[in-house]
Amino acid sequence: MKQHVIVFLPAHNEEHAIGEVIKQIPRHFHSNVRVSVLVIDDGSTDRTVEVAKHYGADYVYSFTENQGLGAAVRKGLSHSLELGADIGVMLDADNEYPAWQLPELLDPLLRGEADYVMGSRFKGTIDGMRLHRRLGNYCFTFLQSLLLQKWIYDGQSGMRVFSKQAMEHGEIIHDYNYAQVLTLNLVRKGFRVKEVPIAYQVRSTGESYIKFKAYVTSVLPAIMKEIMRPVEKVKIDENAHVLARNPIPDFVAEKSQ
Ligand SMILES: Nc1nc2c(ncn2[C@@H]2O[C@H](COP(=O)(O)OP(=O)(O)OP(=O)(O)O)[C@@H](O)[C@H]2O)c(=O)[nH]1
Ligand SMILES: [Mg+2]
Repeated sequence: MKQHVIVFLPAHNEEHAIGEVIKQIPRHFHSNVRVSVLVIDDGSTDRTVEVAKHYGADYVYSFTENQGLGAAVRKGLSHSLELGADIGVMLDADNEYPAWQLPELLDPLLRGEADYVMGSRFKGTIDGMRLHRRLGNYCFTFLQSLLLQKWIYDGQSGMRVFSKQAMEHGEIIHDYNYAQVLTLNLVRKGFRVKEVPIAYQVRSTGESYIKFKAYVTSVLPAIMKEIMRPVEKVKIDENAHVLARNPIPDFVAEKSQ
């Protein structure tokens, strides 16, 4: 069965980075996988949309006003479904994440081994992350591990893959961010999570979205709210995206395009 993968990029004023990201997204690495690119423009005031289209974005959804990363990812999930995605991929538009590793991240879904895959920087390689950011990542990831009673390495990754059911059922309860609350929501609903090592390189253009104070004052209460509220387990179709259980001969990562 052919799988339509939609890679969506939440983007706010990323005119200097988004072109390179789109260029590096592998499109043709398996005959039964079709890849499209969707940009969720979070009220950008620069040339983000123009550049994205120039570099081959298939779809663009624009918020007229800036809404926040949580809202942008929520829209990415729902709009990918509306566009007919079987599998959704969230990828930051700031060119910090290795778009070329997309096949490796899809692999667990295509083998029926996971429903939600996170690219893990701490299992892979990290270039240029400052110490305070690193410590912040450790703390928030440790908190998630405690709450989930499941060991994870990188709870704040900007590169993730979702099964169709994960896209349908994943809830993001605040507009500011999605990273922790979405994982807590999906895992509590019974979705199988897997981390795949990725190579990460800190951004060289644009501005970081994460501000320490805003992060602590909005993310921590949202984590508590998410973990306290009841969620229903989902009956998961574990083979929804299976291409093959055995190694796939033509499933070769395009390391560069
Ligand atoms: N700055 C900003 N970025 C947003 C917003 N909405 C969506 N984004 C996108 O969210 C993604 C992640 O933003 P980053 O600034 O890289 O945040 P981060 O990766 O958590 O922080 P860094 O580790 O410093 O990069 C990027 O693709 C942004 O373009 C917003 O309102 N402001
Ligand atoms: Mg980033």
